[in-house]
Amino acid sequence: MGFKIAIAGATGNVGREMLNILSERGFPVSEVVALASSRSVGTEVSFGDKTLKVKNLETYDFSDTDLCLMSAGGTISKKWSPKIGAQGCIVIDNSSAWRYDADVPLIVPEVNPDAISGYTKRNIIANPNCSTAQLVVALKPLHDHAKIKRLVVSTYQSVSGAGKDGMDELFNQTRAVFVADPITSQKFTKRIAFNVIPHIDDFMEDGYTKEEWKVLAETKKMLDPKIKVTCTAVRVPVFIGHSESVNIEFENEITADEARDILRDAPGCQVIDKHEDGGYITPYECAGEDATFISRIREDATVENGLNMWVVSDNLRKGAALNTIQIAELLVNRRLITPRLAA
Ligand code: 11C
Repeated sequence: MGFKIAIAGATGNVGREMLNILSERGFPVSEVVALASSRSVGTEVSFGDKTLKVKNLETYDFSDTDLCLMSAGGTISKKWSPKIGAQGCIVIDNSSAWRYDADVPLIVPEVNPDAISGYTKRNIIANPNCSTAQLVVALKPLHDHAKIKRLVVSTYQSVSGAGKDGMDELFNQTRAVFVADPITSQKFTKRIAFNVIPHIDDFMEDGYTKEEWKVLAETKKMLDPKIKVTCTAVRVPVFIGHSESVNIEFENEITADEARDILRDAPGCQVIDKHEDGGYITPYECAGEDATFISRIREDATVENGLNMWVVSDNLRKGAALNTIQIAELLVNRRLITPRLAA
């Protein structure tokens, strides 16, 4: 017996990836329902070798649905997730709407799986921001070994983090450069083709952006509230794959060799770290992969117990859809959910 699953936001980048990953990993489903706003009703999306017709999220009855994987943005999630949860359907939400709510667990299964039991308060579980998900997968095993004191994170984030419109804008601007057409920017605040933009999400009062604040708040919530975190988030002209330069200061001694060995054995991590041309990962190579890749691990001699490393992952997979499905698998493996239709 499988689970009845709804994907809300099924026509977006992440919604489509959720459908792919559910099918690829053979998640036990009895039925999969694709949902979106009324504008997309009737659109067709693929689930394995099946084609699903998108239904209207606003009129869908969740009373016999077990799980709703929500990737429809924060405003829609704020409005609908509590209503869906109240119908007994567990929501795993990919937006920032619930991540910082004390009654909603924020989960990366490799990092804080035990926190999942807190979902019963609202029937909502939050999925972290893509840049935090890959970061904490790489940090958790090092924190367990040598206790992290402070982090300086600089991100190089692909345009797919800004959705299909972001990808279209990079494509269209790149083409326009080659054919000498005028360049227009709608999604990003400046031209993204052959450029980088040190601004993701809204500015906050202290001069940081919301994206930078999310890395800080989510790392503290999932890993350890005592860790000091500072971040600069930058958009780069890459379609898929977020990269991060991470400077770490530890409480206890740890060498680059030790860190490499620890990360080689850590769940969700893959170390590619040869000191030679091309002996490291780039975002182009991580697209379509599940792992968080770690390269360029080296000691930072400017502080006591410091390391630098380069962390890359597919932002649509580990940063969003894959982590969501792994949370669903965690619910099933811990027997926190049983199919309602079987009851
Ligand atoms: C980006 N990280 O690359 C963002 C996308 O809070 O879930 C995901 C935003 C979020 O633009």
